[in-house]
Amino acid sequence: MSSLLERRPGLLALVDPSRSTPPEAAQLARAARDAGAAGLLIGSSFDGTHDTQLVARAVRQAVPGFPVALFPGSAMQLTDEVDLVLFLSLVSGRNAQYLIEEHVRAVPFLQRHPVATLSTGYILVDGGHVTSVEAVSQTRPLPADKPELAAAHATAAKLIGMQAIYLDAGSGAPRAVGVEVIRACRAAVPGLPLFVGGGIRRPEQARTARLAGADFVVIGTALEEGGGTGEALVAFVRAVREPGMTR
Ligand code: 1GP
Repeated sequence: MSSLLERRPGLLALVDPSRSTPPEAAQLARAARDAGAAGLLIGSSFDGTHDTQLVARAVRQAVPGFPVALFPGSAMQLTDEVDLVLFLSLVSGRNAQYLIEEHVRAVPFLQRHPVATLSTGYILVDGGHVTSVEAVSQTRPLPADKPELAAAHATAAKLIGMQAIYLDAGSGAPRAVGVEVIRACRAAVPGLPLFVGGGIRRPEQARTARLAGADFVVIGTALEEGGGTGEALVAFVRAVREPGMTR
């Protein structure tokens, strides 16, 4: 499928177009590529088309050939300046807009601009505070201490035919998705790419998520808060790619 999926396991750097300018995004993309990250995600839970398009274009020009995927908050953010669109269904919620409506709205764009899509069951897990995703989508996250509930959602997404699962505690969450939840979902959908993100601020947390079964560990806030330097990124990459090593 996409070259991104062939690069698992790996670290994904998330660029939020509402928080990074195109030049900042380009710089981060170069740092992520040089550190050995698997690729880049671009997206925001609250942002329109314009900034996303500009950031995606800047990233493409900065790191040609480096896998870039869109992690859209809505159909408004669609751009074809990416290799892959995570076609997200917010399956932990019961808001039809994020289960099917945004997807229908995406069709005219995707017909005009054929870009690869990956049908992804997006599961929001309680990360200890109200995140933008929760506020914007008007859905409640799943409880953090009910791994069987998260696993049932992952299984249902797979039975529906979804091709990947994304477990998210939400950007800036004080508490990342827990080991038991990741393990339960990994066991529920053994063959599917499993993305885990939200609240991962230290390499040790990235390692823990990987050891629990994450194929891709996503970091966003940690990069914006100073973890975007080469050395810090290399530590995150190593934690995911060589989780058995503690240094
Ligand atoms: C949010 O999973 C991403 O959707 C990344 O979260 O910004 O907390 O790293 P952070």
